[in-house]
Amino acid sequence: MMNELSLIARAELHGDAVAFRTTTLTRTYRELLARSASVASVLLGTEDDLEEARVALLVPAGFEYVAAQWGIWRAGGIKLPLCLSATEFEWEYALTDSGVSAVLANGHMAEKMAPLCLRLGIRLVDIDSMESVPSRVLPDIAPERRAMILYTSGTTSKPKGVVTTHANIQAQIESLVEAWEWSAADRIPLFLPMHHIHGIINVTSCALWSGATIEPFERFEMQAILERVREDAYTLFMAVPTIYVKLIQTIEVASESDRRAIVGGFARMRLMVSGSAALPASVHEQWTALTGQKLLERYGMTEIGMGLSNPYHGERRPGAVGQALPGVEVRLKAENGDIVTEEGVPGEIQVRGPGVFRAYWNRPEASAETFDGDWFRTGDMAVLETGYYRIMGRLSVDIIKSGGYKLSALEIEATLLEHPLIAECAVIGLPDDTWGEAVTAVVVTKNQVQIELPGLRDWCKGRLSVYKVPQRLLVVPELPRNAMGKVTKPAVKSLFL
Ligand code: MLC
Ligand code: AMP
Repeated sequence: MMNELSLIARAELHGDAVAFRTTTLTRTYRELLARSASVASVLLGTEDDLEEARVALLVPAGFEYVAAQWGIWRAGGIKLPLCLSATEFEWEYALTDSGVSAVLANGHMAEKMAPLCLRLGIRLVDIDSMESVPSRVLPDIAPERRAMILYTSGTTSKPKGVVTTHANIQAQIESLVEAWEWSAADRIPLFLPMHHIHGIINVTSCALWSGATIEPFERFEMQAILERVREDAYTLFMAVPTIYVKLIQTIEVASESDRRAIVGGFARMRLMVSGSAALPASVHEQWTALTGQKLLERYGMTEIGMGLSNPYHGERRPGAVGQALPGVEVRLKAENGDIVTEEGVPGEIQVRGPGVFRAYWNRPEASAETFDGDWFRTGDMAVLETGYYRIMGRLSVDIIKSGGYKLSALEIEATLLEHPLIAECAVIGLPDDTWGEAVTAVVVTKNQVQIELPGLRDWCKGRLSVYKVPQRLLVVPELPRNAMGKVTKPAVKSLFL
């Protein structure tokens, strides 16, 4: 077939290899193809091609998730994965902003989504009750067609949809498969959320491209995963820094024999990767001291896929993110607008290449602003030191990274301002040993009433995903402002010094 997606064509070659393994069953690539063809047929109904209709996905990580994802793609749709733990407000925003026409869900997620779909008049397909459908001709999908929308927070109060094409996704996968030498012999646990690229591209898509085997978990189920680590179930492991911190805490209090077994399992893996947030050099060094493994830290972003990586062969430097990955061009642009040509001079990381997204969904202005010619402006600052990039921080104080999730301080502020007792607020990220940054709210209350953190957290939980809910609260008589009367976040941060 002319325009069959490469991931699908490769899956045909992987045939009877095991794509997914759980404690109770295994699923082959052939089964994945058959199931995704059924999903595509059900979505298409009497149509020939979904013509880039948006289809949302609310399915836990695993076989059914990928079958649904591939089904959407094979039918010509754009896939929008939703956060399983998001609130109804957050789902509604994503569904309406992107103009979703159908939602694929299963289990209790289908039940949870039903009232919202009914209210918005969106078709809900419960894939648990979906029969297998006789095969039919599926449309040709050109690589330039749009494939996925991922909502990412940034310097706006509402998340923006990052749109990537099939060609972008393929470029992102091929770069990592080459750099980290993925093969069909690889086995990897999948415990990251499936609405972000770390789980979708780095783990799942690279594994399936390579004919490897994935062991899915609904979330980071530490004990179950460690059990399998001891059994040498995995060759590869990919996680955010918070997970390595939590693993160190657990291993340190384990009995001597448990500790030896777990550490042995990690030590024997061929590669362990950290990314999505800064890995403190101290955590990198602690992990090496415990397991003998040198973590490979890499840097990426929803808009670009992965950009920089320490080498698979060669020095993996604590505190650094290495060099540009295959197919990725990286430059630093200094504050004065000059392109940095020397080591030791900081600049904004800008990225170009076939993996870089085209535009935010329906936001031409934001899309135009984010490019400098054909270079994507990441908003992250870095410096080159003896051949390796080191991330120095972000240009915007309004972006928080907590547990590997990118959060918009402005989105959290907008929500807090709906609280009946809050008059003004400023949200910042404060350094935190486990989470990287802790969401911290500094508020001025109406009539100086006192509010407490537990009550505020409960109020927020119906409105914001759990990781956006403030972890710390400070009630102040007024917010620090500059001469122009504008709240200054550095001054807000200094309240905690
Ligand atoms: C959860 N909790 C938090 C929190 N998140 N507390 C502080 N800060 C946070 N960010 C609290 C909950 O309220 C709960 O409290 C308790 O921790 C347990 O919650 P949980 O959700 O069960 O936590 P856990 O499963 O341990 O989750 C931790 C985690 C998860 C690290 C596994 O956050 C995670 O999967 N992060 C990965 C995100 C990711 O994939 N990012 C990639 C984006 S793509 P209580 O009181 O109820 O017990 C990207 C590009 C790139 O960045 O480069 O990859
Ligand atoms: P997201 O928008 O969720 O894809 O998050 C991308 C952001 O995560 C980047 O812009 C960086 O700020 C941050 N990030 C990813 N990897 C690293 C890393 N290794 N070190 C520091 N920051 C990172």
